[in-house]
Amino acid sequence: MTSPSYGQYNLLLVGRTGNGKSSTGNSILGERAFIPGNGNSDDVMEFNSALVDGFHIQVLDGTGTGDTGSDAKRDVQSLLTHIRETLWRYVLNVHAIILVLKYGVRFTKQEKDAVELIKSVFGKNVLKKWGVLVMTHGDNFEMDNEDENGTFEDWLKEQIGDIQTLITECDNRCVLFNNREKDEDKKRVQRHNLMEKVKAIKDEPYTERVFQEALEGHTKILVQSYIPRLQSRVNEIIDKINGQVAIIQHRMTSHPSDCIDKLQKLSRELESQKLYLNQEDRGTGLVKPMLLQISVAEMSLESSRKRCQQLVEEESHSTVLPVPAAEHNVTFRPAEEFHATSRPTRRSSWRFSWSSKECLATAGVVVIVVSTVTLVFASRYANF
Ligand SMILES: Nc1nc2c(ncn2[C@@H]2O[C@H](COP(=O)(O)OP(=O)(O)OP(=O)(O)O)[C@@H](O)[C@H]2O)c(=O)[nH]1
Ligand SMILES: [Mg+2]
Repeated sequence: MTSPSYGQYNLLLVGRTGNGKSSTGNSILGERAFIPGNGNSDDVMEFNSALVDGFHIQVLDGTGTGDTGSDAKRDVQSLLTHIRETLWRYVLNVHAIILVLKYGVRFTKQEKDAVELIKSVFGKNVLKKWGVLVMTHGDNFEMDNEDENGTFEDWLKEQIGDIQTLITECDNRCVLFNNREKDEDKKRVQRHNLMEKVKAIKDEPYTERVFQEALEGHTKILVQSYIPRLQSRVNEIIDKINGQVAIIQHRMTSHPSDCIDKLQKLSRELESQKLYLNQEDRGTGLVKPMLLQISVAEMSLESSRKRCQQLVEEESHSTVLPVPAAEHNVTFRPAEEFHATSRPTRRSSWRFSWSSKECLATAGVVVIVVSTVTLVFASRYANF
């Protein structure tokens, strides 16, 4: 007799490394599909499916989140890459996100950080809408409550603080799992309890679209986390450039051509910084103030370059010194009219020229002198 089919369920297991994700995956599928204690946290997301109690169940054994908060950024990066590359390539939708916690272990800051990380990767409402808590090490619970006959539901009600907030966030979808259970009936009961909670989820399955929406918000968080590093790098570069511009301005009048080369080199450095910042921005617009700082530095470089250019031009014009113009009746022809290449001497550069009035006056004087001399000689000869 074949089991009746109650539909297909894709379940994604998430949680801190070592909390029992792989073991829970095996308990759900009723077979040893994943290898527990294998620590697949680095870069493997495994998929296994089985027909269990009438359900087609596919379990995705997700990557574990790191142990320390300081690893959070690296974890986010690798998780995002991994999910994008594997999960959505094979799975179109996820019906429940199973957050695996360990019973009997205090809900520490690291545990809380891991939950926050999961929410920042999958979206802040992910547990509220699709989350189911699985508390592993149910065998420890049984031992703790052997005498008192307390139920897991009672235990849940007694919880306070962060763990209670988490249970409420998951809309009380929380089950206990003993992954070391040998009794088949008990195994079936815990699977049944889990599937009841999964079926209680009202929202449409979690898809890549929801993941992408979460990603947009998350990119901003990621970029924000390294903005201080980028800012100090930009400040360092701008300080260095300002220092070099001050030196260049000092040498500008004596070596303007050299200074142009140096300023152009600094401009290229700023240009490559702009490219780098735009790349790091990832479309968030968070690096804009730094780009503005660079633009101001670029403007200052450009104005220094223009000043140098001006000095170079002035220098090329002043290689031949002009000689002052002559006064009165002596006119001066510029030296370059005589010698385009060689420096003219003062002698060769001077020429005399008389005006017509001056010529007439001189001619008049000559006529008068000649007439006077003629008259003197004539009167002498007459007397003789
Ligand atoms: N006693 C007991 N041990 C358990 C239970 N669940 C898991 N374990 C043990 O806890 C250890 C870690 O379990 P895993 O299933 O490998 O944990 P994981 O979350 O997959 O770990 P990573 O893949 O490294 O992230 C293994 O030694 C399991 O045998 C449980 O319910 N009871
Ligand atoms: Mg594992």
